Amino acid sequence: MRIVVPAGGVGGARFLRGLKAAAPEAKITVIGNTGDDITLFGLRVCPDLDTVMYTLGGGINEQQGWGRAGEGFAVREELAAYGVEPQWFTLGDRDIATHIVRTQMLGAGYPLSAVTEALCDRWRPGVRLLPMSDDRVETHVVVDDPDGGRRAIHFQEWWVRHRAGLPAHEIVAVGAERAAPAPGVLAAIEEADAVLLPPSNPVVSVGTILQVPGIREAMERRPVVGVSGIIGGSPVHGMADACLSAIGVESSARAVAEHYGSALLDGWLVDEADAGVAAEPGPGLDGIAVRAVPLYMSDLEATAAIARAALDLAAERR
Ligand code: GDP
Ligand code: FO1
Ligand code: CA
Ligand code: CA
Repeated sequence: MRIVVPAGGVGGARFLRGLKAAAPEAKITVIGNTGDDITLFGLRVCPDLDTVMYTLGGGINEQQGWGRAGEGFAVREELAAYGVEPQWFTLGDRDIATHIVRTQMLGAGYPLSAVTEALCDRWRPGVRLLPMSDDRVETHVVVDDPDGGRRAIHFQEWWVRHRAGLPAHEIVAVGAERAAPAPGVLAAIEEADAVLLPPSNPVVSVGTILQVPGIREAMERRPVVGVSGIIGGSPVHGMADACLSAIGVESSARAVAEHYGSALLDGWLVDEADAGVAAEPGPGLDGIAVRAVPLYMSDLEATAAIARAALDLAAERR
C-alpha cells in the first residue's frame, strides 16, 4: 500500500510515528511543509522537515517535540556574547550541524529535495521525505506596525518571538503561487492508495502545502482522510487557533473540515468530544464521511489506532 501524508512539524511527525506502526509494510511518502523555513546567521533552517526527520529517525527532543536530543548550546551562547541577533530563535549545536550541511549543499547547487534525501541517509526515517517544493516559499504574517500602518514579518518571528500574540491580519505564503511541486511529489500523490492529512496546523502547515499549484488538485483525485487537530474547540496544544482566526475560520473540528472542503476531503476523523459532528455533520460537510474516535496521540498505541481508523475510512471511500 502507498500512503501520502502532507505534514507540518510536531503534530505531523507524531502522527507519522503511529502510521508506521499501524502500517509497517506501507510505502509512506511525506510531503513536508517548507513555509516555516528561515535563514538565520547565514544558515538555512527547515524546522518542519527536521522535526519529521529527527522524530522518525530517533534524534528528536521528545519533551519539546522539536530540536535534537542531548543538545548543547555553546554556539548560541557565543553568538549572544557577541550581541548578534536574533536571540529569540534557539539553535542548538547538534542541530546547527544539520543546517551547515544543508546550507553548504544548497550553496553547491543541490535542490532542497536532494539535500533532504542526503540528510535522511543518516537518519533513516523509514519514510520518503520530500519537501513540498524546491522553490523558496516563506510564510509571512501581516501585523500592525507600531509606527503606523502594517508590516509583514516572518512566520517564525510572529510564532516564536511574539508567541502568536500580535493580531494577524493576514497570513501569506510568499512565493507559493510560483512554486512547483518538488520532484516526486505529484507522482507519489497520483500513485497513492490513500492521502492522510495528519492533525498538523491546517493553515501554516497543511494549508501552505495545498497552496503549491498542482498539489491540491492531485489530492482531490485520491481518497483523502483528515484527522482533526482541534478537539472540543481548541488545538490540543500550541497556538493553531491564532492561525485559524487570522483566516476567519472558527476553531472547531467542523469548521476546519469545511475549510478543507468536500472537494478535497472524503473522510474526516473527529475526537469523541466532537461526536456531535459525526452524528449530525450538517450541509457544510456534505459528501464527507465523518467518524468520531479518540484523537489524543498520548502514546504510540493510541496514535497507531488513529492512523488505523484513518486508513480504514480511506479504504471505505476508495
Ligand atoms: P508544528 O509544525 O510544530 O506546528 O506542528 P504541526 O503543524 O504538524 O501540528 C501542530 C498541531 O498538532 C497542533 O496545532 C495541534 O492541533 C495538533 N496536535 C498536537 N497534539 C495532538 C494530539 O494529541 N491529537 C490531535 N488530534 N492533534 C494534536
Ligand atoms: N520553537 C520555539 O518556540 N522556539 C525556538 O527557539 C525554536 C527553535 C527551533 C529551531 C529548530 C527547529 O527545527 C525548530 C525550532 N522551533 C522553535 C520550533 C519551530 O520553529 C516552530 O514550532 C514551528 O516552525 C511552528 O510550526
Ligand atoms: Ca510548522
Ligand atoms: Ca477524493
